[in-house]
Amino acid sequence: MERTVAKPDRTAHDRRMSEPLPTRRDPLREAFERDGFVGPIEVLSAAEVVEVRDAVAAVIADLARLAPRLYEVERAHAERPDEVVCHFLGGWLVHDRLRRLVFDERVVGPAARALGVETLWLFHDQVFAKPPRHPGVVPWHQDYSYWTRTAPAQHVTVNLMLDDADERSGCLMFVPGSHRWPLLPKLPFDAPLEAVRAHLPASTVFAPVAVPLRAGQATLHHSHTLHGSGPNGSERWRRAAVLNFVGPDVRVADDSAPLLRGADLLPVGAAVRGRYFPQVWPRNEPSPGLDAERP
Ligand SMILES: O=C(O)CCC(=O)C(=O)O
Repeated sequence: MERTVAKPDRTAHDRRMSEPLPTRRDPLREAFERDGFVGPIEVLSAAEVVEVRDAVAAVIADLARLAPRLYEVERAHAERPDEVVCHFLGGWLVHDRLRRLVFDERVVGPAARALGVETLWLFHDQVFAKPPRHPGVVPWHQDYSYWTRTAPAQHVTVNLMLDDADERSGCLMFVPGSHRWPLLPKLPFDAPLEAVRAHLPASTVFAPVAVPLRAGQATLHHSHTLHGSGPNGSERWRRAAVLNFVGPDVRVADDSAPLLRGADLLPVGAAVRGRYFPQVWPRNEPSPGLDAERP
């Protein structure tokens, strides 16, 4: 008797093969894409917090002397330190502990995951420091409003708290979903907290959430996410080390001056890379210091 051989169901097989492979879900990336920010994530141990806090305190104590070697010290703070938050860029250039922080895989790993990229480069670092009982605020803003000399907006920010921060001490606040809003105007650093609200499109809903953190924890946010922080009404410091990274597609969009004061001038169209913009992911060793070469 002739045996019948079951024919494979080629149609179903072909259909299965043409479907995209199931991708592994990453809750961190999903939260980042949905809300425009994610956290808290655990980054530093208590002992490491003390090290980084000491490094920040040392730079602040010597800020006037170090200022020419940093990228920037907020001028309004230098002029009115009792009113305006202490804010500077480029601490990694002048302090080894801050340099090691920008390469720390507990910082850059989640940053790369949030952005959904395989490779990541340092853009710059920052410090925001509010002494006890200080009236200074960080007005609501979108980071990319300061970064339009680079494009596209494939940037991510890690805000690492160095002190316990709650609403009383001026923890960070975010507007969920605002990473899908258009770019809002860039306002001065010493503007009132709410200044940007006069510029919100009618369709937007301003419904912020505060994100209290313990020292050593961090949040990550998208470069269009509206965020800000209020005054420090507490008896303790409220300091944050902030790390800003760029993905592989980011290019220079304006070469009228270096992207950061004293950094190498990169031509329009160049990738944001080089000794001032080192690769940090996949994990990389801290690059040698550039401090000696700065004026
Ligand atoms: O720490 C703050 O209050 C502001 C920080 C900030 O603007 C940022 O992380 O991008």
